[in-house]
Amino acid sequence: MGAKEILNTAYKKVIDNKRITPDECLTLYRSAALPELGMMANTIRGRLNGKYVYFNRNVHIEPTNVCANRCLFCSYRRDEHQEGSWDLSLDEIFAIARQYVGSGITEVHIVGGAHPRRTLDFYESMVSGVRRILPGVHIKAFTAEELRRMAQQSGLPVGAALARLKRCGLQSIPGGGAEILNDKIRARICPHKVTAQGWLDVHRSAHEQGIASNATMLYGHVEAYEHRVEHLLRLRDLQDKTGGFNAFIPLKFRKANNQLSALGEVSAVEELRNMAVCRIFLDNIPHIKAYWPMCGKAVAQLALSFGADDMDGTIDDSTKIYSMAGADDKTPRMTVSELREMARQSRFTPVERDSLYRAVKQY
Ligand code: V47
Repeated sequence: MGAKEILNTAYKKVIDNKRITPDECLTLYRSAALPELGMMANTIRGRLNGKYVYFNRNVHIEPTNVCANRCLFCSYRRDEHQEGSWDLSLDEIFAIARQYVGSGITEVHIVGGAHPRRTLDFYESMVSGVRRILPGVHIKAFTAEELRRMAQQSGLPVGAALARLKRCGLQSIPGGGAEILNDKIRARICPHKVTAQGWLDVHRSAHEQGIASNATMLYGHVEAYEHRVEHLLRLRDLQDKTGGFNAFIPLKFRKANNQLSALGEVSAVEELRNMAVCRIFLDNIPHIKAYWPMCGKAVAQLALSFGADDMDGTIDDSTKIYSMAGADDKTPRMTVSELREMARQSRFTPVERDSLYRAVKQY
């Protein structure tokens, strides 16, 4: 079959609410134009999420950028005591949390470097302390890589570490560290990080314990379209088994201040094409996030018409992972009225959600 017939088949499947194959996904990546992809992605987006655009009121806490790994795309990591490093104590973390008492936030997102020395008890104290300070606020914390390392440093299986963190108040885990779920690509961009299967195993274990999670894909660097398809397929397969992923977050590689800078960045058109293909292929992950601190507010708003239904949140603090990698916004922060206005301008209905996508307020 030629590309045109494959595209027609894929289009018909989308209309008939059927799943597309990995080969069809590859043809979409290679040959489909942006408007065609937009129409298909919008059909699925409408079926899953109607006219709604979700956001939440959240805050990011980044305890440290000290990291044992040396991922080539990372602009953020430092060695311990190196200039530009930070490594917050529990008291400093709790002081940040205290600033948000009574602020109306519903989620705290805690993520940082995979620290070379810290053991699980430090993270248990962190989660318990934040839970005490912000009792009604959802705690989403630690990527699969951070979890793997803290468990390893405490001589525990990751599943046991997750169970202990859950007892302290951990409710979900973010989607970071997935990069591209192919070990040959990982050897080139993040050689020390958890393997592709290891990442999936951490998320499977979380789902089995009733801890929901997200999944990311870092794209636009050394990978080929085939690798993106493999990544999406591995996520779709796991989701078929567990149903534990809430949202998928494509992250375009940003080039500033890292060892892959020479690769440059993909265009906004490619960002929107990718967003749409992901929405079309991942028919079993309910939400797709346009993560505005990374892609910028303009692309995030456009992405709402290419399959995305979620704009993450107000963020409201110092997430540095993206600004250090060259994202436009140096201090990412949006007000609720800005988020609402972005949805309305695109003719969608904004909904403030909690971390599990239950409506808190519809506007
Ligand atoms: O895993 C690092 C990415 C991720 C660069 O679950 C980069 O709600 C682009 O996972 N260019 C961490 N991307 C962030 C993350 C996340 C973000 C927002 C929401 C959620 C969620 C999770 O940031 C890393 C890596 O893939 N990243 N450096 C870079 N130069």
